Amino acid sequence: MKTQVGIIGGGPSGLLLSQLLHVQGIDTVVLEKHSRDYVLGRIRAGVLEHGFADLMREANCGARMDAEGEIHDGFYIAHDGVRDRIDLKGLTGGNSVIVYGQTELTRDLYDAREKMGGAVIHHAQNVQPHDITSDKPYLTYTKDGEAHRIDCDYIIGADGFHGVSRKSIPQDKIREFERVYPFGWLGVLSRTKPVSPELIYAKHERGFALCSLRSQTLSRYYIQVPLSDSVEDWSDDDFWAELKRRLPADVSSQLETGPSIEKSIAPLRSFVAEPMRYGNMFLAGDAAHIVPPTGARGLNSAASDIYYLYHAMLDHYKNGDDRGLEGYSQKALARVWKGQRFSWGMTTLLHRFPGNSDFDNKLQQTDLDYLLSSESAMKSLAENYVGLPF
Ligand code: RFL
Ligand code: PHB
Repeated sequence: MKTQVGIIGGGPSGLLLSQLLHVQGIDTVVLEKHSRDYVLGRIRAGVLEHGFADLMREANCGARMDAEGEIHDGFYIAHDGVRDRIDLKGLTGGNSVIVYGQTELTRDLYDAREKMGGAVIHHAQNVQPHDITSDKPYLTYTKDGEAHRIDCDYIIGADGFHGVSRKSIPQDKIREFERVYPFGWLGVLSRTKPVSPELIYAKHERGFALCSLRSQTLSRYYIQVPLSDSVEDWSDDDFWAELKRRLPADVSSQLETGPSIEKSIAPLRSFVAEPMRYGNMFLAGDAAHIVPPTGARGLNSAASDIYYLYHAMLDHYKNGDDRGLEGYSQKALARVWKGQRFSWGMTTLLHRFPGNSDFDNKLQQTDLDYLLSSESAMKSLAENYVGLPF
């Protein structure tokens, strides 16, 4: 088989790029290791920047997001038994975010790919990029015991943090920067009315908590837990009781509880691999960088990679101009690091760090006091949360 752009990974990054390029008449093949249902079963992001939403619209995939997604003009920070609102719209001169689940967005992308007859190959095993530094790179994989080969102009590594593409780059050609946090997030999805119409990020001495949602009948809650905990350690009742302890009384008294329909623990990590290009293979999304979810940046950072790659590919195929491809890594990384800085900052501000001294805790408290008392500081927070320009 032959294609122009061979994409490893059928998560949001790979599917979005494939869809955008196909709309412009550029041929792609997506190789995904798992089934569609498996990919859709992963409950992840919930908050989208407008830049991301614009890309979905450009890919002809924005209709359901625009109809069912919720525009959020602000969120709350809860601390010391009270709540302070971050007025995103007021602080950014009119910007906001969209609450629309990654599951729904990925479903829309799969449906659009199917409608256009796009090639998305599921259950692709042992995917391997070859001759990456030549001008004739190719991919091999097996499916149902049969070996396949795809010749391409370019390879896109959009196969997430554990994928094969980053690992195919020789170690002396890539540098990795990493911070692992000493805790994770236990997340619960429940068919209950959300406790608040806007998200609540809660700092508490027992640990961080987050009240989020997918719709007015579907809630998503998280609590910070030690890395040694496993999902089996947490019954639904234990989860709700602990969440209530970490929220202000006027919030916890309103919390509607119910059976969990999904429960999982995600470790928190900051990670960047540089550069994001090796030969004719380009990394995008979680394959190249991971953030702790506190600032809701992960999927949004993936979207900016896709934006830069999409435009670079258009310039290459339509105008014979390779400057976008040459500059991709540098341009993408500049924005990626700003997302890293923000996510690290939000995580540091709101979590309980086991090794912290009393002095560290006082400074953390003072950081929050300062933030909530300074319009300039809140403006900076809001500007980053709604997403820096691409
Ligand atoms: P994905 O989603 O991991 O998709 C990669 C795909 O590649 C496949 N794959 C392979 N395919 C073929 N061959 C191989 N060898 C392969 N290896 C892997 C995988 O099966 C998978 O389908 O990466 P992508 O597309 O770059 O998307 C990134 C996002 O998923 C991620 O950044 C966000 O979910 C992060 N995130 C959030 N981001 C936000 O912007 N806003 C949020 O509110 C937000 N909340 C979150 C989050 C992530 C979380 N977790 C669980 C880490 C909340 C949580 C709890
Ligand atoms: C979510 O709804 O899953 C979510 C929202 C905001 C975050 C992280 C996760 O910062």
